[in-house]
Amino acid sequence: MTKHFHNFIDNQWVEGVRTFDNRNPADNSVIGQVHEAGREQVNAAVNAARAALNGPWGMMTIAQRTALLHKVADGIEQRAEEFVAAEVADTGKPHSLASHLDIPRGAANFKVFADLIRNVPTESFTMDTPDGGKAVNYAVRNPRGVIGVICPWNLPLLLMTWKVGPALACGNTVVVKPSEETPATATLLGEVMRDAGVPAGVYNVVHGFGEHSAGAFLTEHKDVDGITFTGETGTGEAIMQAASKGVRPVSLELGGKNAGVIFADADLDKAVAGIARAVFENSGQVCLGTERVYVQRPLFDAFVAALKVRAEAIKVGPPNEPGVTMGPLVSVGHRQKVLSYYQQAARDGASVVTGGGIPNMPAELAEGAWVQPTIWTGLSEDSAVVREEIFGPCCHIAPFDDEEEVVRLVNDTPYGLAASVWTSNLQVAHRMGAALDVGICWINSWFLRDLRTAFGGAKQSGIGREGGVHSLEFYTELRNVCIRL
Ligand code: NAD
Ligand code: 6OD
Repeated sequence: MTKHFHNFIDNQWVEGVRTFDNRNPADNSVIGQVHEAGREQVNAAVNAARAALNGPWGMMTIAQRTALLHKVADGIEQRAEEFVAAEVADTGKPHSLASHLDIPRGAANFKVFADLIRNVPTESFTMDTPDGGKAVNYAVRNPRGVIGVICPWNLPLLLMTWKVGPALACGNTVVVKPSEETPATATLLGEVMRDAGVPAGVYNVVHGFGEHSAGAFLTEHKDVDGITFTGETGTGEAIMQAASKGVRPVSLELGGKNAGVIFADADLDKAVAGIARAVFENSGQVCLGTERVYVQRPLFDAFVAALKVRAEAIKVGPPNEPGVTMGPLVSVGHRQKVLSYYQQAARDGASVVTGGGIPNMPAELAEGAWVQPTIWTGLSEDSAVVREEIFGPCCHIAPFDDEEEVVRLVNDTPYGLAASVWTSNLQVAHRMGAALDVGICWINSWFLRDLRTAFGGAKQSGIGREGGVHSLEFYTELRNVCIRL
């Protein structure tokens, strides 16, 4: 039976103006039909979200609201296997990855922000007035209102709840537009929300594409009070433009061309293991992933050889096969983009250390979005392969001689999301932390997450920070009340 992914509006399943195919990237088979929302459905979702602000949701105490969010987290955990199966079918990622990363983080994102909002203080200042009296100022945090949430496909539930968790904890209502590639877990979350008792209209999902579709209809909607977006930098520009109508705030988590830096004093085994994760995890489809690796010259040959061994040990295969550590890319369309960079690397004269093409897969998987884990050396820094975000399981490795040089190389990009630095010298570590123009700098680690910390990108990698109290900057409107005593 064909699976249908409906829009979820005001706690009801709603058909779209048409349907489009949802495909399994492992074999490109059609696994469901997605109901594309037109303007009418998007309007209905925004209206429901607006009405819910003034209904039971808006009347709840913080204790009631946060208890409900804990129930949502429990609901995800109770149905974890269904969420894992849905994420795996949409993305092709290994079952082990979805069950250890995506789905547990989906639940944690609700708990962390529910607990945070119960405990966060607001400021208060007492001041002297010109007439010798006193006044007291205190801040009040109000929900911003209806939040439009636009999501990518690489970590669908994790990245969506990273926004929906704090948005709801702060008392907002949301209309979510998941990626057209990965509609399943956002839809399933509708069931969990409803079963947990979240009032109608608080969590809405509209499916579809970007331009001339649900994404644009949502971001252009004048009754959406703020837009939070994760995705490509170019899409972020379009969304910012849409948000300028009505002067609505945006929170943007965008692309990157992240560097890994390995100093000669680093622990080689740990650095290789860490960079292998940073390059190949989730088939390289992690915004924080490393696509440029700089290795200090004395360690260069040993590092390249060791990373090659790691890459060649990756077991590429279907998500549910035991031992598989890398699945396909998210779609055949995305594979075309990644392979175009593999071809560009060849044209630009790269030495292919390993990979560079399509793996041999059994006949039943031959139509899937497979690519080989790939490592290059020998490219110049102005090659598109070294400058542009590929979002695939690949990296270029170049040697460097000293700290000053590597800081210049790392920072020579319009992006500024993350870096992963490997050294045993604490002074070097602190200097790199200060010198690299990125939002997140990991030292001797990668993607080690404390959800209380600021997360976001510098330069064209984004605007704003999410995580911990930083999320409140976007999801609440701070008001100052000044009382003459
Ligand atoms: P994308 O920008 O193509 O699409 C993201 C979402 O935006 C999708 O839901 C899409 O339908 C929607 N969209 C597209 N055009 C739109 C428009 N004009 N108006 C409204 N919505 C529109 O990104 P993607 O391919 O899904 O994801 C990969 C990209 O996301 C990479 O660049 C990656 O670096 C980035 N990313 C960044 C972070 C971060 O935290 N900085 C996290 C994950 C992914
Ligand atoms: O861990 C997170 O909170 C987060 N936003 C991760 C983003 C990964 C990008 O692909």
